[in-house]
This record gives sequence, structure tokens and C-alpha cells, in this order.
Amino acid sequence: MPSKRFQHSSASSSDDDRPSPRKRARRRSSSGPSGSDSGTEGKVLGIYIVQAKLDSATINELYRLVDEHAPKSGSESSLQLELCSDVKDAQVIITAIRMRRRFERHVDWDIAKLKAIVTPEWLIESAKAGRPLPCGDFAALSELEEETIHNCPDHQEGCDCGKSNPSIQSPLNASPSVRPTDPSVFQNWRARYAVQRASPLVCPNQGLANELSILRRARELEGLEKNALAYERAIGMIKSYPHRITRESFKSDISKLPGFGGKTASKVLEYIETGSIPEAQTTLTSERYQSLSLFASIYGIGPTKARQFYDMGMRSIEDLERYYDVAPGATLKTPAELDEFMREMEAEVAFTPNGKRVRREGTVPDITVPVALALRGELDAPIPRDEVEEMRDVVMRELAELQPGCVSTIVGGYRRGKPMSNDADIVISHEDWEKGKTLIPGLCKRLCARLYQKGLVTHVMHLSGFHGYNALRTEHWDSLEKALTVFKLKPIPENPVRIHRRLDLIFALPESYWTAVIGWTGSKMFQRDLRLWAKQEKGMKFDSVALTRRHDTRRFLPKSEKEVFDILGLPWIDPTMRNADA
Ligand code: 8DG
Ligand code: CA
Ligand code: CA
Repeated sequence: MPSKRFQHSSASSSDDDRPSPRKRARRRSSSGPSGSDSGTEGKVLGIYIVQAKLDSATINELYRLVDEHAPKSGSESSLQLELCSDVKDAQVIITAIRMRRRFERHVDWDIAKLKAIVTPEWLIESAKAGRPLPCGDFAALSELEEETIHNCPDHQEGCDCGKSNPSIQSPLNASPSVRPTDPSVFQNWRARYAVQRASPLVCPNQGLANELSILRRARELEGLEKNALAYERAIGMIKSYPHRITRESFKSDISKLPGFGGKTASKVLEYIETGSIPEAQTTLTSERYQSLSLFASIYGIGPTKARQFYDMGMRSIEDLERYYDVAPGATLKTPAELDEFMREMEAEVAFTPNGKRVRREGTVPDITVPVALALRGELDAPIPRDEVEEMRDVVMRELAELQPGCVSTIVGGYRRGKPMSNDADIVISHEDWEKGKTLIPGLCKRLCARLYQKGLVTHVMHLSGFHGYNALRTEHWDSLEKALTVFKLKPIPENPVRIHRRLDLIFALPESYWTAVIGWTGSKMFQRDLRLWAKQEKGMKFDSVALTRRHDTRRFLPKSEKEVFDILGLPWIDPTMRNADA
């Protein structure tokens, strides 16, 4: 593997030194009703939620409970809570993670020792009881049970421990992909680029982000790219805002952010007032939106084609099936039926890139719109994390037979912490920096052929070869070897029924490994802003193949993911905080 090198973060925090709401809130709460900082009575507890392993319903519920117990003037409540965007400010950390190694990806262990680390049940039960319950009963990490008991707000005198403890250190010996997000990033929600901000999977304003996302998708389906991008940017800003947006905070914070001019502002205000955006709701129920999004959900059909179909009078999947001559209801029921159907399709329907029907035998069949249509029911089903891991394990076992010494990272939404993925994405390289240069080219096709022979890959949607690096080329999206495939795990006794899944395999030379990992980890908005940041602020060009300085085309050869951030002058952001899309 490209050797791991570890460096101190050279992170610079935002040049924005206005007080964050957290700081303002702290000022508010310290002069709050009890006026006392001793004991738990009337003290505002800082809560930090680690989202990994929590489903979105639970995350939303936790946010709601914290919100419900927000400090209110005159309140005598023994449970006053405030969401902290920086873990150091919190007394209580809520997490569903039970293993130290996994937890350390999100919170520095030295900081963790100073906090009470509890399961979500602590908050739920404390809210029921109306007071902070003993944390020891809800300790999430057995290794920190004692610290959790000691640091529990029911036990200790209130203190802002994280601020005063000199022993907090940067995790120098943590591997780059598991170091927690640079704390400065959480304060940066005003920053212009998504790569300067922390964007959790589920944010305190997720409902609003989802509504705006409907409008974004509608614009995209209508071919209004600029309009869609404006919404995408607004969504990105909202994803990083660490507090629930109210009328007050809209005025003081959100309305001052870039991209919240007239139209977007009015939509956000509608949401604040009514809990939804009327235009999003009517869009959802409109026949046009429903048909266009249905058509465009089939692999191979983009917005333009979807609109053409609509203009031809087509509205439903049945219309598409008729158009493509797929047997009606070909969303097949049993795996045997499906396999039979696939064989027929393979024999009869294969297209050349310019649309000619050809009969191809002995090669991996291309997936065509009719095939994607027939497989729709399966390819639509979200993939749980453990199945993504199983797919990776199977692929890497087969690859090791072809070429020992390969390394891989599961990227995409999986790496950003999504509990369910629409497809699996794996970036692959070779551990030997020098030998990898000759061993990697061509490997993608060989692996695909092997996986096909083994009945694991059933179709390939796109297979692209390796192109030598060319600094003058403006677009390098195709210069990694990629296979976008349909993949099906073999049945096992614990899992006798397997369904077709989408799997993207990306092969990178060792020198491109970390840029490929970052590019393919996403989210799309994060990647878009990484390119923009590199270009506008650093005079560099970032893409999944390379990081280059523009004026002299000098190419950097990063040895770790963190190094890419360092070269670009960006603070480290853990993948779980790169969810800049809704
Ligand atoms: P999910 O819908 O699969 O659950 O979420 P995702 O994993 O975020 O979406 P994705 O469509 O699988 O895309 C993963 C990332 O890869 C995303 O940030 C965009 C990026 N990406 C492509 N195609 C290409 C490409 O050809 N080149 C590069 N560099 N990145 C790409 O989707
Ligand atoms: Ca994916
Ligand atoms: Ca993908």
C-alpha cells in the first residue's frame, strides 16, 4: 500500500471570528436562571452525538429530545440540554458504538476520557425522568465505564473539562483514515466551500434539507442545471449548520450565508413556519415529476431521455417496458426466473456503444436499459453495510488469486457512514508503490472476466481502460480503470437468497490511490467543492487521478489521504463529516 505517513494537522481554522451560536449560547446559559455552575441543578449540559451506527430516525429523535430540553429562561428543569458541534465542549457523548477502535475514528481517545460516554437510551430515559440519570448504567464503552461514571453530570460538579485539560494531544499515531475531524471545522459553518465545513449524515435541519432536495432534483430533471446547483449549494450550507434553524437564527445566521437570497430564503422561511415547503409537496405529487424521476431511476436513462419519453406520452414503467419490448412485469419474482430471463436477454439484447443490437457471446454482457429495467426491483433495493463488506471480501479474495498484494478501500456513501447504500464502490491499488505501476494496468478487465466466469459479476455497465497521465487534459474522470458492474453474491446457508447489486470497481495506480479514495468517497458536493477550492484558492487541480499545480503542472504524490488535505491547505475532515449533499 502506499506507505502511511502521519503528520500533524496544519489545519487553519476559519478566518471568521464572529462568535459561534455555541459560544453565544454558552454566554447565555452561564448567566442563565440558576446563575450557578455548581451541581447539576439548572446547569446546561453539552451533548455531542456521534452519528455512526445510528439510523436516521434515532438521530432525529435524539435531536428532538435535545431541542425539547433547550435552556429556556425561567425554566427550573433539571434537564437542560444543548447540542455541541465540538466534542470538546460537551459533557456527554451519545453513541451506539461499543468498540474503542471504531469510536476513535470519531472522537480522540484523550478527549473521550474526559467525558461521559453513553448509549442513546441515556438521553431517552433521562428525558422521561426529567433529570440526568446515572451514566454508568448506560456506559457505551466498557473501557471507559469508570470515566463515564466519574464524568457523569449526575455525579460531578459541572466543569468545562475539555477546555482546561492540558493533556489533550493530537492522535499522532492514529491511521489517517481513522483520525477524528479537526475540531476547528465544526465552527466553520459559515465557510463558502463544503470542504471547509463539517457535514454530518443527518443534520439538525435534515427535514429542510430533504425538502430542498426535492426541488433540486426537480430542477435537475428539467435540465435546469444552474438552478439545481444553487439548491445543492444551499443544501450543503444547511447540512453544516449545527443548530435547529428558527425564525431568529434564520435572520441572524442563515440569511447572511451565500446562496440564501430571495427565492431560497422564502422557501426556508416557509419551512420554518409550516414544517414543509409547499412547492416541494406539489412537485412530489405532480405526474410529470413522478414519471421523470421514475424513468431517470433506471440505469442508462438520464433526465434528457426521461423528458423525451414523457413528451412521447409515456408515463409509467409499463410504458417503458412496452417501448423496450421487455415482457410486462419482468420485475422477476424468483432468482431462478430471473436467471432464465437474464440468459434470454443476454442472447437477444446487447447493444454496441452507438446503440446497435448485436449478439455477443463469451464476453461479459453489457447492461442495457432493458436489463436494468428488468432488474429494477433488485437494483432499487438498498444494500446494508455488512453486505457491502461481504462483496468487498469476495472481490478481494478473487483478486488475490490474480494478483497478490492488492489493497482496497470501500468508498462512496458506505465510507461516509450511510447505513444503506444504493451501490457499492471500491477503490483498489497495489501495496508496492513501484511495482504497482506495472501491475495495476489491465487488472480491472482481468478481474471482471474472472468474476464473470465465477458467476459473481453478471453484467458490466461500463468498462474503461487506463490512460497514461496527461497534465494537459482537463478531465481525468476516465483515466482510472473502472468497471461499473452488476454483481451477485453466491447463496450461503445463512443467506440463501441473493439479489443483483450495483458494484463499482475503481483501479488506481499507487500514486493516484489517495486522490481516488477522496474523489470516490464523495459526497458529490464535497468533491465538487474540493475541485473548486483547489482551483480558486490554491491554483491547483484536483481530480481522482492526481493533484497538480496549475502554473508549472508539478504533480504531487500524496502518501496518505491526510496529505492531500495538507497539500490543499485544508483541515482534516473525517469521511463521516463529508455528507454535503442532502
Ligand atoms: P449511494 O447512492 O451509492 O448510496 O451514495 P454514493 O456512494 O455517495 O453515490 P455514488 O453515486 O456511488 O457516488 C460515489 C462518489 O463517486 C460520488 O462522490 C461521485 C463519485 N463519482 C461517480 N462517478 C465518478 C467518476 O467517474 N469519477 C470520479 N472521480 N468520481 C465519480 O459517481
Ligand atoms: Ca455508492
Ligand atoms: Ca457508485
